[in-house]
Amino acid sequence: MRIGIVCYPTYGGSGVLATELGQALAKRGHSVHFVTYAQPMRLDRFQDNIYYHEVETPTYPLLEFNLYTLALAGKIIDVVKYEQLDVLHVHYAIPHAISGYLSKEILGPKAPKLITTLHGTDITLVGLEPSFHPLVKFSLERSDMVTAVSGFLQEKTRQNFGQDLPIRVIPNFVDTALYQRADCPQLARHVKTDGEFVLMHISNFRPVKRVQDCVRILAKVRETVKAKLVLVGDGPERSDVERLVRELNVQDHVLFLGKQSALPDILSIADIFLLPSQQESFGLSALEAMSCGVPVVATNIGGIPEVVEHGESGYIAELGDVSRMAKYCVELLTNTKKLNVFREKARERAVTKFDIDLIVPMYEALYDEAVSK
Ligand code: GMT
Repeated sequence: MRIGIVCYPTYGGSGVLATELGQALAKRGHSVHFVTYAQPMRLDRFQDNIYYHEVETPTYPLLEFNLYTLALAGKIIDVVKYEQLDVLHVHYAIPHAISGYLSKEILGPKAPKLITTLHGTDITLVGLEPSFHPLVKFSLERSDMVTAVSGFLQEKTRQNFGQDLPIRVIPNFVDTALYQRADCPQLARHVKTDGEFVLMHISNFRPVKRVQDCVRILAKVRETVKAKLVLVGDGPERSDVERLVRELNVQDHVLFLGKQSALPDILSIADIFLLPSQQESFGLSALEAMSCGVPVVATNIGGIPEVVEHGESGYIAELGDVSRMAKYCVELLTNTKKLNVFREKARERAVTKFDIDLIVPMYEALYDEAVSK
């Protein structure tokens, strides 16, 4: 099949998932065409069957605001004409589903089937902006198929955009062969300078991630066990987090690694993954951690309980309850037997429920169904 993929190319779950889906589809023999404004972050090496089409947004003194939505629609039309796409799969509704719809209308009968995958804040936050809401609703109604990454997001979309919308749930996935615990003695020596336990958090440091709670959890955990917090990623909250680290006097126990690409290695030195988010439609970073055998301590928010089973592969607490999250960490770190059982369960859940080879065929079946409609 000839598949177009539109996504954000940046450091974020929807772009990561879209890129890995494209790479997996290419391996399975499909031609995959990425259409976006920059090379997707994880599309970092040559792979057969993968093509990248960059969207350039024209500028002109009168055009004070960037017209990416229109430029993207124009580029999609171009790619469809020359590459004869069967399906166009857009990830994150804003503005991708709208550009997809526009291109579909202009292309007429030659248009590929439009599949929209909803990832989170396109529905729960940005899509609720009064000026965007009617556009998102319309583009969902006009997509040939709509998927959501969790049951939570399916329900939220129906509540906010129409109870009758036919939305399928196709959960996010992880390549469990790639994301597995590896021996990284050098990295471990560099990080665990005092043989301490490692709490880890990976995100784009946006306010919804509540990275500050990770620092507060570390400070509480350190009242009982020796632990270090490793923070991976970067974003708008970074300076504020650094300030809090100094305020709580834990600067010797927090390591900022910035944006990293070798995540399986880095996750391999973690004992617990922290995800204290305020919003999370799925929590792909938690799943990647689980695949590396790292139990997760997270909030009871959005789609997280569909990924992390409380008391099995991790623990779930109420939003902002840092004392409880710290207590859960201490419970695991002071009981090696329990920690090992949780590690095994975390890995097992990733392998049996969310492995790439279980989920990618669901998208293939969806494309087949859309094309034969
Ligand atoms: O919706 C967002 O905030 C952006 C998006 C991203 O690109 O990072 O994150 C969402 O999509 C991920 C992949 O499906 C999910 O794992 C994240 O839970 C989700 N983020 C939120 O819902 C806040």
